[in-house]
Amino acid sequence: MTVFLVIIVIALFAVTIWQMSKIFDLSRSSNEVDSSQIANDKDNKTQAYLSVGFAIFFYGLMFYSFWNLSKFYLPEASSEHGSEVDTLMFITIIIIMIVQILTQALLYWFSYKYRGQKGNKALFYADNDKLEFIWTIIPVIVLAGLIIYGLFTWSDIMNINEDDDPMVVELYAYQFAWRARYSGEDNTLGKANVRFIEGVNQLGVDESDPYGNDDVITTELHLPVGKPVVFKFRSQDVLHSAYFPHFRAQMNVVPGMITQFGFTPSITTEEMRESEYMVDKVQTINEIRKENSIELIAQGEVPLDTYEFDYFLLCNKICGQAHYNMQMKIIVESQEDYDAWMAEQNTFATSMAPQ
Ligand SMILES: [Cu+2]
Repeated sequence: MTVFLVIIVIALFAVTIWQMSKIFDLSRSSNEVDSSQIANDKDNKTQAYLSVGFAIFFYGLMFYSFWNLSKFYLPEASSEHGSEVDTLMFITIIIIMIVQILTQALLYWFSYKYRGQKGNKALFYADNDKLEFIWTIIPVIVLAGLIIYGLFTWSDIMNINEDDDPMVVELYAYQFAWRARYSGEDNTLGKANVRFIEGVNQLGVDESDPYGNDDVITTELHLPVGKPVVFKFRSQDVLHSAYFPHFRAQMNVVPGMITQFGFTPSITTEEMRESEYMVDKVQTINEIRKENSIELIAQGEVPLDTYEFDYFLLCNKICGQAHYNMQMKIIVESQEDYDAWMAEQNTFATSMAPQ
């Protein structure tokens, strides 16, 4: 890689020297100049066509990518607020698309239409108040609209309605994994501090705080469908970021402070697995895995497992060596399944009791 870079740098340096020598040639007195070096009408026309060709190629590529890669979009949001985020995103993209297609089309059209031609002279045009007013006021209105709409959506999502009685869950991040701490019957988390971390007390829960006794610490995040949850994020070491792509949620996890984000999961893991989108996707992944397994078996290695969809909580801050693998499985299920799972878990008090 380094060798490749060095070669590129040397090549670019050589091109620079060559171009500079051409400029020095051109800047000599006019009767010495080789006129083949000066662009004539034919050259200008070629350049103009090339530039329009470039624009068409680039836009073709863009639309092709949108169409052909759309299968990599995330599926329908699995949380109640998710569709609001998607709508905001969609409207923003539409506006950006309209503006960029208009301005780029004008840019390339003008560079074609007003290409250099012998005898053509540029028009001196100082200013036009009306034009300036138009191209200032339109962006102002559109941007203000977008920002206000975005702010309303934001406060809608971020304001947690306490009347809904959301379930309180702590998400604890450390290099390089997650733990979930459920607040138990009392729906109140016991106090915690990194100073209390010792032995099995991995999360540093304060043993003297009675609220902590019924807390339940798990390595998987189970959530009952349709039940509002508020996550309290805590980090043991460095900045992490809790990223729930399917639920359209993300929040920084900052050492020394508690951040929060609440949402209501709306599609169970099982329902998502059965959706048309996911059936297709999983089938494609498993076909690829099957093909790769043939090669692996031929080399005497273990074949790949069949893939099954699961929601995941990921870390979205590059927090160290194993950041890429910092994830926790999320299972959205019915209230009954959730209760059954919860009944099998140990509370903090039992896990701390002497064996
Ligand atoms: Cu991380």
